[in-house]
Amino acid sequence: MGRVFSDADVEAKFWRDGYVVQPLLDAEEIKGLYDLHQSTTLDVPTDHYATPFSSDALYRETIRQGINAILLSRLRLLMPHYYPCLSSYVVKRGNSSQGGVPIHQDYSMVDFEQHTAVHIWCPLIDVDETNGCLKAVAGSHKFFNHIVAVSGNPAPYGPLRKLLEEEYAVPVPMPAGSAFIFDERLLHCSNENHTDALRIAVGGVMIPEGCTPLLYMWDKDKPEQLTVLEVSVEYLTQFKIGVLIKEPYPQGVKFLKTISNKVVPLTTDDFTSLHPSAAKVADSRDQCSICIDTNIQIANSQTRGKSDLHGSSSLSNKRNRWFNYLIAWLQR
Ligand SMILES: O=C(O)CCC(=O)C(=O)O
Repeated sequence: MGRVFSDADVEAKFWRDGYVVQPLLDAEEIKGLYDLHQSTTLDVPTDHYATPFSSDALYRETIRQGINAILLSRLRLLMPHYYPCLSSYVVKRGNSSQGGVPIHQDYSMVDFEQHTAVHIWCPLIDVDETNGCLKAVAGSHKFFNHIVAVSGNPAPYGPLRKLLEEEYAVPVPMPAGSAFIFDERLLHCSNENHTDALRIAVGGVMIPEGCTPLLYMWDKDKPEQLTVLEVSVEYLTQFKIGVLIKEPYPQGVKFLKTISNKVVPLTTDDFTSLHPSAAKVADSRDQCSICIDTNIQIANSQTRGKSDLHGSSSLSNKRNRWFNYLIAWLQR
């Protein structure tokens, strides 16, 4: 896996927690991005709205170019070998009631056995729990080999969403112009905006130079497989979230392969070491955490059998929990 950040401390924190918060923009750049949003986006049609929800490819392309013109030089300093493949606004209306974003991982845009896709969320106003700052489960990026398809596929933590949002996700307040930079596998969410002001953030996806973006497709009629498509950056201003891309593939889309997709539901036990109360032992967690057996791991280990693999995951998790409690107790 290649290095992401120019700064070694930032790199270490990113791998440990799955995210870092970095100062990114000055006041003039924040204003430039705010003005671009206001001049292009005449209407925010829903309480939570992101540029890729729009079916207007020209609007999406204008925003991509406008954001990159302001953001790119800043991002290059942080991540010299990465380039942006998607740039958008993510907006939450003031006094929202349908603006909460349930806990999720972002769409998978690389083969994460080979590369790391880095997502960026950069608010243009100060954010905290009153206006819908992000909430994140530190370390969760390492727990999931789950691939997220843009056509929508079941997640192994689906039934646990509420518990994870309420007990595991920790708010990350940030000043305007900071960037929350995260591994696309990180579990994150946000609550309603209880203030009057529109909460505008810039969102983006950076991938390594030389790497082509991927989109994964899941078809409910063939639930045990995922189709992997290579797509152009231009096509990412056209795809529709939640819609299956089928043959004949449009321009900018190339079929790569199909892979196995067997999702084994996770239990609350599986998450114990990610609970904020276990944060004290983050370092030991780094050494002994398991990767939960979804998608690729299952595909690679079918000879071992699904229930055996899951059983051993739960067992080692119980051992981890014991170990974590012991270390926490010793560190009191
Ligand atoms: O803007 C928000 O409140 C949430 C954004 C988010 O979760 C995302 O873009 O993946």
